[in-house]
Amino acid sequence: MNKGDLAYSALEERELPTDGWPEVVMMGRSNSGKSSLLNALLNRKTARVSAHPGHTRRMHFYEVVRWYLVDLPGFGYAVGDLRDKERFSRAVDHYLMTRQAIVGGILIQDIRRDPGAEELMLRDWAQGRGVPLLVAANKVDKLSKTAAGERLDALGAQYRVPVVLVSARTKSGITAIRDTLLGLGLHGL
Ligand SMILES: Nc1nc2c(ncn2[C@@H]2O[C@H](COP(=O)(O)OP(=O)(O)OP(=O)(O)O)[C@@H](O)[C@H]2O)c(=O)[nH]1
Ligand SMILES: [Mg+2]
Repeated sequence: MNKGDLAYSALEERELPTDGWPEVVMMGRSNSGKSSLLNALLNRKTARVSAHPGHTRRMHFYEVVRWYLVDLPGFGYAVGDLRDKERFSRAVDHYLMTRQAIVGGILIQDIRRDPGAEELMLRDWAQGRGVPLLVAANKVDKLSKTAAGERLDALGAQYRVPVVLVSARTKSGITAIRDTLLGLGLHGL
């Protein structure tokens, strides 16, 4: 296995890795740029970036160095069969509530939007479980510097957890995420 390889694609509990390696979850609304940011962090086009959001139905575990970055299905956009949608959101909820290997979370948020109920629930989930959470306000390339600064203040006030401005496209701000992960003892990005 090489760094950035897809190691597991899981939905049910029995499909999850059993090696006990730490897991950092990439969460957020469909189209916020989870997969793009994961690729930027790994410096490799490994996760699928969708022109049509809402198609990721499984949890994808990408190997780093004895730990995983986990690309979760996005919420708010799922297309297709309602029963499928219920099945994967139930599986993801179960994973988030019970998984002991989760050591950190990155909540990806389009910088131009305010957090919705789902984002705030994920923030509360992280605080409830004691999982360190970083909000990545993505697509900063879409805004002027002044506007980006204003959004940083607004999002910081709404989330009340650390927020960093990033662009998966230009890779600005990616170092701040790497540094945060290094601070958790997660090397290799
Ligand atoms: N301008 C700009 N576009 C971005 C950036 N990051 C992602 N995008 C675009 O946003 C769209 C969605 O990106 P994805 O990475 O597929 O988003 P996702 O959150 O993984 O979406 P789902 O898998 O559906 O949950 C794509 O068209 C990307 O090219 C960014 O930093 N800047
Ligand atoms: Mg994706």
